Amino acid sequence: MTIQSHSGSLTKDQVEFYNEEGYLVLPKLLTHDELAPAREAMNHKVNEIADELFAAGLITDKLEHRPFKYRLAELFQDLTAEDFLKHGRSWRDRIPGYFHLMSSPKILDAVESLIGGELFSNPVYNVRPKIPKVAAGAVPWHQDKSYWPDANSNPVITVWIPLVDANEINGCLHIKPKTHRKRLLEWHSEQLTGTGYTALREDQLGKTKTVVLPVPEGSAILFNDRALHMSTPNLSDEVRWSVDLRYQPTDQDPMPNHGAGFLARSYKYPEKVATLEDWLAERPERA
Ligand SMILES: O=C(O)CCC(=O)C(=O)O
Repeated sequence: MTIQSHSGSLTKDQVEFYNEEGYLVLPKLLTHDELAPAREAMNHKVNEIADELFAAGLITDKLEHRPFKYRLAELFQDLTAEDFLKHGRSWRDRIPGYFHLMSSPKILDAVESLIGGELFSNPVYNVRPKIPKVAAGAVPWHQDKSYWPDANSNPVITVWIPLVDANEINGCLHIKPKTHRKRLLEWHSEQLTGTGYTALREDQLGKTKTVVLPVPEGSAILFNDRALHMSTPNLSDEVRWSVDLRYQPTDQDPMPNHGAGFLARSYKYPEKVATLEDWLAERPERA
């Protein structure tokens, strides 16, 4: 589905690229400082995990002074993948810093260029603490729509943002351009890592060349929920921190079975745009 829009922050060329290729990279869209609230939310969770590991006798040092980029990896360096996966391969906590990020005007301005200014933040957002040596950090080839096959929501746009530089060593995103026009392919549930990721077989990937997308911290990679994409394992000694956020027009299925999304921007009903308090209370609109 191609929607033409002349509002928002993207240039005509960027909108055309997105519509043609099914993805768009916005290098360094957000600054290190603008990512601070999200980083703080992640640190909050890492503190909780360190407390639990310490209380369980699994670690003797909570590594409070280690940098954000390394601490979670080092907390688990002598533990097993199972120990890590008890805390989830990705996180969806309601911590204020995430709402701050999902409401970022820079993100909303970019998405507005693609689907207009009535924007709903889809309930499916993930914080990905991809640590080394945990196979489940690598995500097999898939289409995001395989996670909501019955939802009558189109388009859903993923905005993927790393909180560290993402590269081929720590497992950046890979995408197959122009695959966004494909129908939803039959997927299977990945068994190797026990995570239940939806996955496609090699023979379903077609001949389209893969584009590898290393990007610096704060960049945004926007793609459509039918675009084929994956990410490789983390072979570094750092955490490949990222978030994937999702947006759709307000007249689409809000997918309540995935949780409560929220009205992120509206020119028609600005008074209904959700506040932090609404989001924390799982209200999609302002009370
Ligand atoms: O962050 C990753 O490694 C994979 C992200 C992904 O597959 C997605 O956002 O749909």
